[in-house]
Amino acid sequence: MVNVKELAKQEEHMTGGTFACSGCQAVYGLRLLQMALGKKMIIVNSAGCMTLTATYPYTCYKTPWLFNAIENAAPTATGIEKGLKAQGKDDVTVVCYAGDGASYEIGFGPLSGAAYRNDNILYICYNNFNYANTGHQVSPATQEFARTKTTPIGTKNKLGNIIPRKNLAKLMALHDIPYAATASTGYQHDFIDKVRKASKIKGFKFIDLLCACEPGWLVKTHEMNKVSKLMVDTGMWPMYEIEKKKVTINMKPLMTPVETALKMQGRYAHLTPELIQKVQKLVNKEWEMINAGKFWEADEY
Ligand SMILES: Cc1ncc(C[n+]2csc(CCOP(=O)(O)OP(=O)(O)O)c2C)c(N)n1
Ligand code: SF4
Ligand SMILES: [Mg+2]
Repeated sequence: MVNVKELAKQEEHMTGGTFACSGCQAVYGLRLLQMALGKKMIIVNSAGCMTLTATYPYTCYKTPWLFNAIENAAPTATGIEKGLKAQGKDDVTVVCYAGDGASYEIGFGPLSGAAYRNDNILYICYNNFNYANTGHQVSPATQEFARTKTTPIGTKNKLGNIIPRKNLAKLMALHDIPYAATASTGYQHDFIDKVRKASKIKGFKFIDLLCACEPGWLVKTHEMNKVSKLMVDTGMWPMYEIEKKKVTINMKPLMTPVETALKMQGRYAHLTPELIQKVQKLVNKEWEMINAGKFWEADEY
């Protein structure tokens, strides 16, 4: 596990001040990424909230940052990776940092293509479970019963989003890539360890990183990191690594009642005690399956 003292001594590669919301966990994820890899990386970003952290002439990064259209992060990174290879440079990690809307939906085809070719990229989906930058619309990463701008609570709809979320880490692992994992900004050391491990592997690597979003989740600024940790502790965000389809559950959740995490998020404020119990049952069932060695069959909340 990463050494805290060693991290504290490291030079920071991000400057203070961005246009993102205070407490934004996706920005925190970028800071952790810089702590993990230092200067030897090039970040490719797709259109979304993070684009606003480096909008000409402003930037908070000391490392190269390239922004491209929402669907193009993966192929752009492939081009950079091939260019570096042609120059004989093999000590730079090419990282995609793309949102859930970009990765789970709009850019899924090109992402799948890069994984199919096993291009030498570390692809991190910063997953805030919504299309945040355009006003918090539902995305295929949004969990069941969460309220979004396009699944609002009204006189007819009392449930919010009614479609269970897609599981991109599993889908990417099925491309037979060398490394796919889930992580959360609530468990910083775990994320740094996974980034460092992935960067040493040749081929396509994928990490789905849970990042709380203040206006999307309707969470208090000072609770953003706490809620990112609680999503793991409740079992709502399983933490695992899949190496060539071999699964390792790398963190057993405490199974804190889901209500603890749900109550902190305004996007779940409409949930009745019965619906909260329904979520608890879904999460319990998922973990029963995982603990019984049926990871691939388990339906995720
Ligand atoms: C092809 C295309 N469709 C829609 C948009 C509009 N758009 C810009 S940012 C954005 C939100 C992206 O959501 P996500 O990838 O989850 O990143 P987040 O905003 O949450 O950071 C959208 C839909 C676009 N730029 N290009
Ligand atoms: S809307 Fe969400 S993802 Fe976007 S900057 Fe704010 S907290 Fe971060
Ligand atoms: Mg998003």
